[in-house]
Amino acid sequence: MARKGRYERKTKETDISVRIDLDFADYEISTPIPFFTHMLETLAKHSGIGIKLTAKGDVEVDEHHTVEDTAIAIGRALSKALGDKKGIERFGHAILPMDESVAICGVDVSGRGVFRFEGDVRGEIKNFKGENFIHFFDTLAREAGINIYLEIKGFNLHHKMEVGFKAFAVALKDAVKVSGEGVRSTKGSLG
Ligand SMILES: [Mn+2]
Repeated sequence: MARKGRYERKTKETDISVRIDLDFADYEISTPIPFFTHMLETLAKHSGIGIKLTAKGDVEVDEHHTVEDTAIAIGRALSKALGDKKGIERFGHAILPMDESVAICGVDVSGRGVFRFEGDVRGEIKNFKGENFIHFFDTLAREAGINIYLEIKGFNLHHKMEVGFKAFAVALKDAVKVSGEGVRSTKGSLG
């Protein structure tokens, strides 16, 4: 069965459309926030997950709505693509360096969605704020039903955010991989 999911969300603040394909790595991403686009391309590239995304939003008010609604849309499309989660590896982790920065990430595709963050991403790159970096992962975790632990150390804010996305991507790649037949839980279900 195809592991695909799509989600469309249109409000007075944003207009988001996303298609996820867990088994066909191909991406095309458009958002009005260039650094956010760069981060989502990084996520697609290093997770091997196909992401087709078009996001429009009222960034003249604040980038917050667009980042939040994009995370909701990706999270819900990802959850649909994962389906009953039969046969997936479930857990994934990564420790990745990028120049002077390092990120540690662990994910559990449990059906729950807790995000725990350790690090300092205060500041902003162009109009992408560190607080929206945290808000993206928090929203994505909840909507996708994936527990995400992310720890980042470093100095350069661009490196810190980028290596955070890379570590999450590499951890997620392993976690969504099909490696067996049953559901990997003593409960017999993930969700
Ligand atoms: Mn970069």
